[in-house]
Amino acid sequence: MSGALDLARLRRDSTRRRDEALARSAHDERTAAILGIALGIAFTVCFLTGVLSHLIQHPPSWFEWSPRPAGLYRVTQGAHVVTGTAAVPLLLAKLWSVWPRLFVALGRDPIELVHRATLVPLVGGALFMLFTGYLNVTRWYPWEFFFPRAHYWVAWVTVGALIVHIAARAHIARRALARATADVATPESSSGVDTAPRVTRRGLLAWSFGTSAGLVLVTAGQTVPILRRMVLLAPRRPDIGIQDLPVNQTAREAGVTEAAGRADWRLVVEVGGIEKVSFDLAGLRAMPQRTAELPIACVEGWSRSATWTGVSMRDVLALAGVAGDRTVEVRSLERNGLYGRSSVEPRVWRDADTLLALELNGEPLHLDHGYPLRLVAPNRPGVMQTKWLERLVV
Ligand SMILES: Nc1nc2c(c(=O)[nH]1)N[C@H]1C(S)=C(S)[C@@H](COP(=O)(O)O)O[C@H]1N2
Ligand SMILES: [Mo]
Repeated sequence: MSGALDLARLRRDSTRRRDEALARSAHDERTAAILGIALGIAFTVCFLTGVLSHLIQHPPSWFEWSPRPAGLYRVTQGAHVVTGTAAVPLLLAKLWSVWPRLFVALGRDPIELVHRATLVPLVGGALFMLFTGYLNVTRWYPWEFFFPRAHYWVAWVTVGALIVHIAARAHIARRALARATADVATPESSSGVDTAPRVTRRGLLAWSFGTSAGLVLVTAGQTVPILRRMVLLAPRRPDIGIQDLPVNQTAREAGVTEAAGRADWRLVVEVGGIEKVSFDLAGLRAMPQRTAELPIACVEGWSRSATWTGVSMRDVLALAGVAGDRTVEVRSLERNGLYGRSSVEPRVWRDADTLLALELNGEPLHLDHGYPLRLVAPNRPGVMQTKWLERLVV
């Protein structure tokens, strides 16, 4: 009997605390709406650029990605990583701000029921996306094969839940933004004992937008040259690396040191299962050389322009008699990795700047950059700029 009474009192107390929290500006609907809009913008840009990156890497038949302008992917993928980074403090602030709202009893309003149910995929998905994205940027892949698929599919779930969330809450946000409300903490509890300083709306927003902008400043330099000096958080500074370019995976890590250094290395062009022609290094160097300024734009957000010299891939394919409408797979000496192969569509290899590169920034390619031969094409994700080539398969 007395246990039941205690329970009732506990419930009354927690309800009172919840209502006091909700009356404070940092937890009110206006704060939730402002953070929600900022998050909505960040997630939308992040989602669209992410889907684009996925389409480029796994193109369905209807999708065509042009090799021009050469630096576009660098911008879209930079925006992907920057908006994802910016969203982290905004999401934390939003969750903290709306937390007391979870303890408001559920009524019978079907919209409210749907809204509550979609909070699970929304919050879970958003945390998962930002966390796995961050792990990928730091190149910590506890689950190498799992990451891209999970990151891609959970994105759709999260955005689906986000659309439902916006539909269910837009009217509340609009109302909260239209009404001018004071940014002051409401008088503290009537008991008068609670005198702890309170976070105001202005304080919370200043913290979240300030932290967000700060994070962007210290990471954007991995792709925006003038911010380069400010890169603190990005795991790789674009101006640090062999031959003035970062290395994502070294020859030793890829297990190709021996094979790439062999004197009898050849590039083989294979058409319909038949080895049509092969080239040694001297043969490739004797062909007309072309130089192009092209960026390596890694999916992890860093990018860096460099000067590449080599043979146009189309010249090599012409010597093998390959027709202009065939997709070509480039294969690396690296057999076991995820990035040992990539597809080069006709509109890409017909571009004269799609190079089988022999030199980087005026020097023979370093082993870690793909010696003896690597692919470098305009407007292409870094993961598809295959290093240590040994075979073109048509
Ligand atoms: N064979 C092979 N090619 C590869 C890779 C790899 O691991 N193996 N990494 C790719 C990735 S993820 C990037 S960003 C670029 C980096 O090129 P760099 O090391 O010359 O800067 O190479 C790409 N080519
Ligand atoms: Mo990459």
